Amino acid sequence: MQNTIVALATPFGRSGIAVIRLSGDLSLEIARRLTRDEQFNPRPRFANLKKIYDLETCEVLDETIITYFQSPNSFTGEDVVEIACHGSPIILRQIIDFCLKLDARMADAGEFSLRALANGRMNLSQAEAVRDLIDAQTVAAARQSVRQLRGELSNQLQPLKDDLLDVIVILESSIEFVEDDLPDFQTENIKTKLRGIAENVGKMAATFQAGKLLREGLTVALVGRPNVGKSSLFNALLGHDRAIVTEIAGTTRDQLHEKIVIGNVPIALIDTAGLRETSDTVESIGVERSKRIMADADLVVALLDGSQKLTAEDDEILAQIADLRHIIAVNKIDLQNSPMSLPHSKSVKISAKTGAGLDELQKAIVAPFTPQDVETSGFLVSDARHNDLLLRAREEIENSISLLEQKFSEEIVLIGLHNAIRSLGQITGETTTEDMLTRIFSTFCIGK
Ligand SMILES: Nc1nc2c(ncn2[C@@H]2O[C@H](COP(=O)(O)OP(=O)(O)OP(=O)(O)O)[C@@H](O)[C@H]2O)c(=O)[nH]1
Ligand SMILES: [Mg+2]
Repeated sequence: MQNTIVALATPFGRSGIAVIRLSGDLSLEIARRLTRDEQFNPRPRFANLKKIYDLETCEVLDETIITYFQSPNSFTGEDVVEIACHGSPIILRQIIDFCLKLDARMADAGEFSLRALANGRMNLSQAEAVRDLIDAQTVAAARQSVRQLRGELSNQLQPLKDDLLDVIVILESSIEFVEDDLPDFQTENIKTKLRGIAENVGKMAATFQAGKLLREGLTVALVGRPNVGKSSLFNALLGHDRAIVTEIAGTTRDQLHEKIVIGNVPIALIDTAGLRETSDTVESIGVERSKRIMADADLVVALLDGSQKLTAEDDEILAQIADLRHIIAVNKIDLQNSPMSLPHSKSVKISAKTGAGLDELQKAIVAPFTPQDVETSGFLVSDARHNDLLLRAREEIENSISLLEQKFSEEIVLIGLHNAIRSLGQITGETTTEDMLTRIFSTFCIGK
């Protein structure tokens, strides 16, 4: 018998309602003990208003709504009880403690989903979709997770796996039953089929760049010498006054991080301390940090002050970012006396003050990361694990094609095809090892 597990399914903290979830054979018995109602025989999937009592003092702890999901018709496939109580951290802790006393144990990270997987309620890629849906930072990313949850990834993979299996069966049976080599026309057929599969697997993997972008987004650092308007731009992109802006050079000392969304892409935007030689201890630490952030960012937006001539400091910054992925933004174009001749053709002219050019800048920020050839309204592979396995499968298939061309025996060709189908199977979890599952589910949070 599996242990009965318990966890808070909603975030810890004060809230109107919080849900504690139990899963396992003891769930209903624990609910009976908590409610001091041995006759409690709830109709599955119906709400029951029940008082929960302190196990020791018999005082009423809370008035709750209890819902029972009878195995196998539950999220995990086991008996599940959900207790919706008031979101008081004190009460929540007490109820969970009582569940533990009644022989439930705390759920591990992702354990509810793992049980759902073990009981065939969903496949691995669907369980991962639950995690990604909860973690989604944008509407577009959430939509993609829901598509995966509804089985789109598995549905796209199934015909490819079926085709691959067909080829494997032909080759296997030719080893068993055909005395001589396969006739040429059949080898040609097999090659064509394999090429088609490899191409489709490759097409799925090609959506990963866009999928990863939607899911993980980009880190974008605003850099430049003091007073060019980094914090002003930071605030303008954010839409509110987050950073302090003054006419004093060296205003920003520490980095500020905020999240924004540009064209469905979640962006971690960082305002940095202006880069310059300085004897001020605090400022110089800030400058050092700015340099580190620049190196780590996916994209650096280097700001210049368009109302002034380029300075030696600007030149130095431009040299520093030359090898990094960057955009140059010339700020303060609202000022009449704009003497700056643009240093580079690929700069964007903006005014953080009036908002001029900000649309263009936003487009320029995401453009280098958005692949042109991917139809983003389709299903996107967004998990590095899936992408890895797709690429591995394609490579194995391509290898097998080349072995076929070199007229290697069926046994040799088959090795790669078996590897390929195993890789595709690992995406949905059909061919997954125990420690792989442990690794994947450790990325879930408790209560999922
Ligand atoms: N006219 C005009 N003034 C601007 C513009 N952007 C920023 N400023 C002004 O430039 C000055 C410096 O702006 P900040 O945003 O603090 O500059 P910063 O790059 O963050 O400066 P440090 O934090 O010191 O590195 C302030 O007085 C802003 O009002 C702009 O587009 N047009
Ligand atoms: Mg600043």
